[in-house]
Amino acid sequence: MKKALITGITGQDGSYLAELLLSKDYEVYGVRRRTSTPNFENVAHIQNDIHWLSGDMTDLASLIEAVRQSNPDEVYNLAAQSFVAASWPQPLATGQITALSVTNMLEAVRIAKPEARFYQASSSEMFGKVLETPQTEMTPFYPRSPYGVAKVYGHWITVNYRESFDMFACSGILFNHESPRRGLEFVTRKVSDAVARIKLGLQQELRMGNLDSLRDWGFAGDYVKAMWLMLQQDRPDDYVISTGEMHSVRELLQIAFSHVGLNYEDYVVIDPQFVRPAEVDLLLGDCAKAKEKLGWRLEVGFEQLVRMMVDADLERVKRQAAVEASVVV
Ligand code: NDP
Ligand code: GDR
Repeated sequence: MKKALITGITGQDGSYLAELLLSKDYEVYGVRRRTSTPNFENVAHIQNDIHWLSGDMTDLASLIEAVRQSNPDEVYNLAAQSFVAASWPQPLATGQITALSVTNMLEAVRIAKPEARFYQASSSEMFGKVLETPQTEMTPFYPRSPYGVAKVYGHWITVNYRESFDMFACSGILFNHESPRRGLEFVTRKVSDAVARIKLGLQQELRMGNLDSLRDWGFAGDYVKAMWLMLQQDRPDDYVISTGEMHSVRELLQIAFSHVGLNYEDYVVIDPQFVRPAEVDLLLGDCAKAKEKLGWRLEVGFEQLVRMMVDADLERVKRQAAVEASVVV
């Protein structure tokens, strides 16, 4: 039985990856940090199948202990301050958690289990300002946010540990991927949640930022398969994972609202507080290398993804409203 250690297991990707590894009969260990109110929403259904370890990405000793206790064959480093907009008001915390903590995790592996295979969650935000499209593993980086800068550090330190210490360390340059488990502040989930609330009469408007930005959006369930595939190869390497299709935030709004028979223009208000100090205008990935070398394929397309998220939020908001109504009665 193989053993895997996942950081960021309570997040969107961590929960899908844990499901995938459990379905492949892995023993799954998850690092979680102490919070005043535990948040297990994404992993509630598999909570008892996971071996829980306590640790914080900024605390090397706790990560060494997590590697010692789990003795993993594979380590998936997914934990991060992952919300780009929060990285301007919190640049130092973002640097500590999203950049330097990658070195913490690499050190923990180097010290406690150097032969373990290591996956780093790199990001298309590293490309930032458009230097070429579509973007490949060879496209230069020009990050546009403290988050993007931190991810560039995490990417290069992973490459450096591979080259310096001969570690099996891979970096997946993943473009945006979404699901009903996406955090509520990210644009796709913010929209699907608002559409559900507006349809059910619980919200009147939706305040948004830049509707013209273009993203390459895929389904998180497809993307975690690529993470696993990277660690099953003969040699460690870096791969772009994307759909190769680009859509605007405006298109996202059109599809989501029209799915419930509404017109987004009747509800959306532009609010400068959601416009970023520096924007990544467009992201479009070319994942030819992953298709050829990993045999990776995506299954869920953009419109299907948006409809899946709106349907899931309609169900969830209805359930919540019913619970609240029964409490009032
Ligand atoms: P989420 O924001 O959903 O999850 C982040 C996870 O990191 C949570 O489990 C969170 O725990 C954990 N975490 C944050 N800070 C710490 C800390 N100090 N110590 C321990 N754990 C911590 O992110 P996603 O699942 O969407 O993304 C996973 C990774 O992939 C991230 O590194 C992200 O930057 C990267 N990425 C994501 C993409 C996407 O489109 N989703 C695209 C490219 C890269 P808690 O629950 O306690 O907050
Ligand atoms: P992103 O995702 O910054 O690409 O990072 P997000 O969904 O936050 O933004 C996507 C685009 O939508 C525009 N936008 C808005 N975004 C939010 N959140 N809220 C709004 O109201 C709004 N209005 C317009 C943004 O300006 C942006 O252009 C995600 C994260 O998961 C990162 O961790 C990951 O590395 C990258 O994807 C790839």
